[in-house]
Amino acid sequence: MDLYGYFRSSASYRVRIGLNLKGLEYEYHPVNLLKGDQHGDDYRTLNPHGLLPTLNDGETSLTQSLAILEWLDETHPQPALLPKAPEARAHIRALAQSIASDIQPIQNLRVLQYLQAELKVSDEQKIQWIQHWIHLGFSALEKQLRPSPFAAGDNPGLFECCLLPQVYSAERFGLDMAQYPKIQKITDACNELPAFIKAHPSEQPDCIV
Ligand SMILES: N[C@@H](CCC(=O)N[C@@H](CS)C(=O)NCC(=O)O)C(=O)O
Repeated sequence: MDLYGYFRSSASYRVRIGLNLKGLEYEYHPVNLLKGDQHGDDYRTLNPHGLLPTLNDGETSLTQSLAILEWLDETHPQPALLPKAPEARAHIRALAQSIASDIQPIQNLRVLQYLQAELKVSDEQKIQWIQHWIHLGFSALEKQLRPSPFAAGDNPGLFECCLLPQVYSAERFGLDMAQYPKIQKITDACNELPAFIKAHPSEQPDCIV
């Protein structure tokens, strides 16, 4: 498989975790978001939205991190990313979407670039914006989570694939994680596991920090 990603892209990070949890090998192709490589013809041919990640497997080309993770779960069922019971599956999907649909898109690079370039928002206001939306989402997740030690029980899955990248962003933008003990507990449990360690931005060949 070929994964087109960027070390700091949280949606790419989600897929890296999923591939690692499944024990799948892949070739990583960095697309530099800060240089705007996602807007180039080469990448737009793969994904006309100009967003990372894209996962290619032979003739199959997939976009949207949650769709990719669910495809991985359907094509490589063990270890499962979702619990078996329909209600539990819906609960984990809802938690994952709280991050992937409600928190992350508002702080995506293109949104931040628009805020700064078009609406003339200052650096301080940009940080305030990011912290506000992550805090709103994380505070609500704190009320929903029952870590045992992961959201669905003994094993990490779809939710943790989304959570760890969002926590990485939260820390990067100075949010005090002590406010979210349940999220921190799950994060600490994930950080013990090779699949998460190997997927971390600092471990990627394109990492520049
Ligand atoms: N819903 C998409 C979000 C993809 C996304 O937002 N990707 C970001 C990186 S995390 C991106 O490529 N941003 C490029 C830009 O904003 O120009 C997914 O889950 O795959």
